[in-house]
Formats: sequence, C-alpha cells, structure tokens
Amino acid sequence: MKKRWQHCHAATMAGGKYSVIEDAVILTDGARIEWIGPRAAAPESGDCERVDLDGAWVTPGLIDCHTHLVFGGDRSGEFEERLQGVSYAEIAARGGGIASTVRATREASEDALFDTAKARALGLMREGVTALEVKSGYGLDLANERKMLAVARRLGEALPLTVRATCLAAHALPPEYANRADDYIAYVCDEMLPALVADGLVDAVDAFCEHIAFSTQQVERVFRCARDLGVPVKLHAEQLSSLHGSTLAARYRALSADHLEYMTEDDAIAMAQAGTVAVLLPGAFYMLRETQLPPIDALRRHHVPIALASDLNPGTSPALSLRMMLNMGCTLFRMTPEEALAGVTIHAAKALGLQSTHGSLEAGKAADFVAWRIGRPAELSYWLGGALPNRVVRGGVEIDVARIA
Ligand code: DI6
Ligand code: FE
Repeated sequence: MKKRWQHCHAATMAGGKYSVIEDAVILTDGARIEWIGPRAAAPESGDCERVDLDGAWVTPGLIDCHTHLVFGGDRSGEFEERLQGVSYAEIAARGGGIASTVRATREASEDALFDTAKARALGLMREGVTALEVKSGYGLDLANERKMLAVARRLGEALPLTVRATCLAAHALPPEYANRADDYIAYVCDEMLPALVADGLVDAVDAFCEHIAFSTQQVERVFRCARDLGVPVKLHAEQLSSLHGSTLAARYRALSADHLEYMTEDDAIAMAQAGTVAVLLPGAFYMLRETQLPPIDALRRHHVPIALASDLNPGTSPALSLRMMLNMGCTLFRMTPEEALAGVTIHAAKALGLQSTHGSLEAGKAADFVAWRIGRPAELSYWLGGALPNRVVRGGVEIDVARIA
C-alpha cells in the first residue's frame, strides 16, 4: 500500500546530519520510505492514499537506545532516604540499591514484569518513540535473565515498537556469588551467555565496568565470550570513575560506550577510530547530582557520534520521558537542539546497530516517523517533557498509542 504524506516539513537526519526539507513529501510503500524530498521535485505518485500532515514538522521516530525498563518493584523509598542524607553506598551495604531490584525482579512473574514494562514502553511511545533497547541485569542468574529478556522480546511482538534486547548479566554481583566476582563472570561466560544466545534472546551484550561492579579484566572476558558467540558488545563505562572501559569497548568494536562522565580525550580518540557511539545519560547525571560533565567538546572534536537516552531504571534514572532527556542534554550537557535530536535518532540507531534501516528519513529506510505540531524542531528540546501533540507512524501505518491498552 503506497501513501503520500504531504503538507509538512522534515528534519531528516540523513547522513547523520540535521538537514531540513521545507514543504516536503514522503512517499511510503508498505513499511518502507520510497522517496522523500521537496514537493516541487516529487515524482507523480498516481493512485495512492494521500495524508495531509497539516503543516507539521516530521522527524524520524525517536529511539531510546539505553533503558532498563523491565524490573520489579521501585526504589522510591530509597529515594526518600537519600533525600534525608543516607548515602547510596550505605543503602547498598545493607542490601538495598541494585540488590533490592534484583530481589523484586526475581520474585515477579514474567507476566507481571511484562505488564509494568509495557506501561513504561507505552509512555515512551506516546512521546514518539518507535524503537528502544531493553537491558536485562536484574535477574543475575540464568532463569531470571532469561525471564527479563523474554519480556523484552514479548514487548516487541505485542507493541508496534522495535525492541532490541541486551544481556547485561554482568551488571552486579548476585548475593550467591558474594566475594566471588571471577566465579560469577565464569558462570556468565560459560553458561548464561551461550544459553541465552542459543535461545535467540540476545541482540547485544553489555557490562558495568566500575569499581563497584566489574574490572576491565572481567569485562574483557565477557567481551571475548560475546565475540566468540558472534554478538556485538556495549559498555557502561566511566560513570563514576575513569577505568578506560570506553577504550576497552572501542578495542572490541563496541556499538556504544555509555555514561562517560569520567572519560578522557584518549578514550574519545579510541572510540572515534572504532566508530563506537557515545551514549550520554543526563537522567542518571541529574539523579546522582553528578558534577563531572561528560567531555562534550572532546567528543565533538574527534567526531564521536553522540546519542542521548533515558537509562530508565529504578535506581539512578527513573526517567519515564525521552523528550525530557533532550532538554537535559541541552541544559546540563550544553548540547545544541540539533545534536540532541541526532542523539535520539540517527546516533541512537547506530548505538543499536540499526543505522542502515532506522534513525533517519531516507529512501529505503523504515517508514517510522513522527509528525509534530510545533513551529520549529528546537521545540522538541525546549519544552521540559510533557505531551507535545504528535502523530506517530510506524512501518508506514499511523498508530494510536492511546488506544493500545
Ligand atoms: N549504571 C546505572 O546508572 C544503573 N546501572 C548501571 O550500571 C543503575 C541501576 C540501578 O541502580 O538499579
Ligand atoms: Fe544503564
């Protein structure tokens, strides 16, 4: 079924850049874009459905390339304690923090996890998100990591949404492996990853490289295992300290290295050479009251593609809005609105290995786009969250998120 979407302007992000077509026409054939350009140059489209977009600005569907949106429980009680001055480390020491979410996630049924994750995904979709990543990492044993990843797969089947599943088994040390981190990493590499990859549940492998999590040596072991299994890697790196995990990630041609507040210029050079995307997560920066800014200028200077994501998780970034992250990327990290938009479209697609099919409005790519009732694209970064009126098109079909229950 061919459609001609007209009476709109487009911010295409073609070629990784912010480029604008005024008075644009988009021709779609089924789930793909067949042609996009200025109306004056549009080919005769003959017998097709015509859709009037009423002067809207069209952007690629937004992509949230780093979320932990499948989890049990919440940590609002710990949030209150932290506001009273109890430190994150104290909470973790008495079994709170990530460990408390691991307990709640292990206790939850797959259906219960699916229901809460679906509600969060729908919230993002209402804002124009058409693709997102879901990480495991609150199961930390084979059965529970499988349960989380199965929920991610089910979200992609049940919703008009592209979902990439990332195995983050090396997120934290489960209690049954206390003081035995190397043994846990051996379990991850020898049993969990091979089984989960064989089940078809893993699109990428991630790890948390930090003093409070896993060392670069342990992460490298996980990366080698992923390479042997033919799965690309990503890394939580340089969030709280500088271990040069991002350089290690670049050596393994990682899709992305994420957080990066404490990265160095040499890390940026390594990432640029490897084509590894820098995923910045202003929600976690804000919630932790971090003051060390990620080195935006070094990333720009070395042409490292910069993505922005919600990091939606119950501890450090209970961020239910990707659009809010556009504002935070600009206000907290001094990104431009154009950079922020690239960060949730074309660069986010690259961070998920989807750049040849998603992330920009170009002939041959998926017909995933959002028509926004705004005067200028910068408004996407300007309004602090909130529901901007929009029409969301996925795979060439307009979807009504409010009616997906
Ligand atoms: N970095 C983070 O910010 C989250 N995980 C990670 O590796 C925190 C997850 C949590 O606190 O539940
Ligand atoms: Fe994260």
